[in-house]
Amino acid sequence: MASEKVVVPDIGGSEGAEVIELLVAVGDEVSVDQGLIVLESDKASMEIPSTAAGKVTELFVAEGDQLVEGAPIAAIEVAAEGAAAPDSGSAAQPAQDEAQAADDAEPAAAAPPESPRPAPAAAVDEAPAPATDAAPASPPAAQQGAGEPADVYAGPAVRKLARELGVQLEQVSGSGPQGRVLKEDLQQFVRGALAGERSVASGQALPAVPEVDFARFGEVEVTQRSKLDKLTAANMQRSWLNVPHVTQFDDADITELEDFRRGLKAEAERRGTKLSPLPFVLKACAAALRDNPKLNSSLARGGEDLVYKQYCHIGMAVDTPAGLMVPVIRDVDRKSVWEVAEEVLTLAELARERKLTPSQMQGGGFTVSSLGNIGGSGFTPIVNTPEVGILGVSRAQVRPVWDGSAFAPRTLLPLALSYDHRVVNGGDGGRFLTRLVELLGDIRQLVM
Ligand code: CAO
Repeated sequence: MASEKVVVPDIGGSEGAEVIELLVAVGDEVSVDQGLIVLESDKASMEIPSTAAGKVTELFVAEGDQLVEGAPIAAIEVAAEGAAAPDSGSAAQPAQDEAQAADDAEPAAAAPPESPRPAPAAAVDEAPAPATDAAPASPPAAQQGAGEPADVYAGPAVRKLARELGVQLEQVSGSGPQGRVLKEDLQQFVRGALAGERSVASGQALPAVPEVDFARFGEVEVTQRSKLDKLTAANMQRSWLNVPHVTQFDDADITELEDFRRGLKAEAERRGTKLSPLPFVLKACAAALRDNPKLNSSLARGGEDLVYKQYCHIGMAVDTPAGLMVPVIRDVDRKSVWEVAEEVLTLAELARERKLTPSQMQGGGFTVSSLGNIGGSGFTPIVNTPEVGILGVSRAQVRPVWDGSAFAPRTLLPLALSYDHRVVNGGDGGRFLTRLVELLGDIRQLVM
């Protein structure tokens, strides 16, 4: 049996191109013109077809390799005499396979199913990208089928799969290099569509943000994001896209609260705990939620129902080296300030050690995100859906406040309440925040 080496044909440029996808593995049977690898240059992505039919016995390339014309790609053990000839009409693979292979990379649906594809040198880069020098960082267009968008960046195999699934590629966000749409992106999109997250045929895709090659402007370091970071990002984006956010601001005068808290320092030490302003904020939220139950509700049945929670479980954002975590303190309304303080410490420590159990992060009806220890005078938190409200707490500061006859130094705690405007109206949000400010300004009311 003869062995034939497939090499990179003329790909129209001397700079070479990067291998971005291997379409076959050693041991695979391939037919003439079947794609072996996908190359990507500055101008286009292109599938390099096999010039022989048979078994792949060796692959000389790996993803990321830079190839130029003449570089070896694979060794093919030619299956049968005559099988390698594209025009012999007796290729080892069934005609239908060939038709599919042709369909993979044929830019126009002109070729009849029986027609073998043109010779490799002509088959590559049949649809050169309309990339211009003015926008070198924009993703280049790949080969495309008739009626397919030219500005979507995807390889022939992905385009074919998209056609089969009836997915309009411009609706899919690409996670590959330079925003290239990968097979996994397509699969994820379809999964999302099946879960009712978006309609495949709705045509309401978000325009993808083009990838920029930052290394062109200076030295960069690329790191792999943690799973937690990516999960948080997905949750944030889901909330941001689904929830019409409104944020209201106010300052709570916590001068007396701070005096009281400082007076409890010795008692806190005796109990072996710490008492920051946060447990008071959590207790005040519980009372304000009781008075404004809409802030402790969630939409259900696609917005048909509103679920009012009869319990008061509050999530607390914790900044950890691994990323953001939100453990939930249960029944805040039924616990003392000391008990809440103890849980803040325990859950924050568990979060930082990545020892939280899933149940410790579930069931929240409202969230508090406190950046008080970090700093800043205000921020707009993103609602932790399906909750409808979140309170952002910033650093307390002593400021002059006019008391009617003079300026007095008061400790003010900046608060920002973000809410889902599908559920919470400005009036509801305003009443909740005003009540919270009242409670924190006079914590004696917390025992009422
Ligand atoms: N204003 C001024 N000082 C504050 C304050 C505020 N709003 N909040 C806390 N402090 C002080 C505390 O009193 C403490 O000082 P003392 O020891 O002198 O009393 C100090 O800051 C440190 O507090 P802490 O962080 O240890 O405790 P905490 O109860 O305030 O917060 C926790 C606990 C887990 C919420 C916090 O450590 C944390 O991780 N915060 C970040 C949350 C976050 O990332 N949110 C953003 C989410 S969106 O990306």
